[in-house]
Amino acid sequence: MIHKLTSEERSTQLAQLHGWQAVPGRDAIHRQFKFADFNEAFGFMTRVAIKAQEMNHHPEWFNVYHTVEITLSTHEANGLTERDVALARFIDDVAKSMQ
Ligand code: HBI
Repeated sequence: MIHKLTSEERSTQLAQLHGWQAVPGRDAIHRQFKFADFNEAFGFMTRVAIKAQEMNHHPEWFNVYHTVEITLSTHEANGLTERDVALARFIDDVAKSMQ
């Protein structure tokens, strides 16, 4: 079983990410992204999907037109783990490269 982040680990890790917020009532993190249009949003999602498949760690996400909302949590740990932080870091880098 993968190690769930302690509250101390979680605050240290969250401070190094961009715009990710704890989800109320759940051990998960969330961030919303806005792009120029649907094409940009879906391009972003495609890059994240390829990485997620490589990592075997998958986002919960929601897309309408140019908005993408992502929630990360590790289901098998029922909480936040280093896998979520690693994927969030990758996602932040992709979003930044598209600005
Ligand atoms: N994605 N977010 C997330 N959390 C998991 O626990 C997870 C996953 N993708 C694949 C996966 N686990 C598999 O290891 C198991 O469902 C077999």
